[in-house]
Amino acid sequence: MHLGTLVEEVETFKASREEGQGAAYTFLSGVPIDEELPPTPTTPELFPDTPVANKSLETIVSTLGQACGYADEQNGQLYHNIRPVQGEETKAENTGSVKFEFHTENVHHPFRPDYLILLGLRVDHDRQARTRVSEAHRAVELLSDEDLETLQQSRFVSGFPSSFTRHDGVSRHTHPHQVLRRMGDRWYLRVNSHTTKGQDEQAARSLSNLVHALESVSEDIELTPGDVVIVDNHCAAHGRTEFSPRYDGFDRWLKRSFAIAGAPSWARWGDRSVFPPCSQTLDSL
Ligand SMILES: O=C(O)CCC(=O)C(=O)O
Ligand SMILES: [Fe+2]
Repeated sequence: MHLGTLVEEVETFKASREEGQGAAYTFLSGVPIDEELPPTPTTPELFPDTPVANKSLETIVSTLGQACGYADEQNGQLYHNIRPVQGEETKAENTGSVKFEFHTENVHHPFRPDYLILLGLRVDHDRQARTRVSEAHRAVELLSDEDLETLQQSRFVSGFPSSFTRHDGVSRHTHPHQVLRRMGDRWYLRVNSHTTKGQDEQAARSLSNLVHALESVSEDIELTPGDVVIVDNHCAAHGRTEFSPRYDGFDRWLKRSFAIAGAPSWARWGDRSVFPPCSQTLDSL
């Protein structure tokens, strides 16, 4: 696919999201990536050069808005390597390989990315791994009125993802928040199945019903080299099935970035934004 065609496809998706119409994610294939791929990085310090893939991601991100990163996560890097890390198998993070439950990216953060972009570079050895995407507007159809009402009340607290607390290991939580919010025709979702908890019995029950609903409307996608999924991070949750890494340089490898349609100017640096560490500033943002 030419970068010009890529821009057109992404513009179409963005326009439909801004109108609140259509699917909350899109799948593209044939996106340019490097012909000669370096080995899948086996340690977090390794950051192999993939100029063609980076250019494709940059094109997608700049069409959607601008790149955003987080000082707490991967040092504010804007392009992330998503690959299994030895010793982190059971982490509910992108370095793990056990099932990664449905989540909003950066559920705890006031400036969650508007879009999450995943670009496939290499599949897992056994081709078991699937990226999972569940749209809020489909999940809510499966819920009772009582659940919908409960989920729209601030009766839920989310733990910060462990990728944000690596520096000091201290667990942190949000203030109570809604898990669903209806605005016009749109359903907004803010949930992390690993860390969001209902604060009372009914809230816990409604949350569990939502997680089951997300499970039953999930689309499971294999990201082969040059495949891309773009997820509207407010209107769909995503996750990943389990798989078996070998740490031999040929494991599953995705490139990831986040796009924000428009960042506040205090966080903006040209065409990119890196939000400051949460531990210092979250309550004052
Ligand atoms: O590995 C995947 O397919 C998705 C992992 C994930 O949730 C992420 O990178 O944000
Ligand atoms: Fe994620």
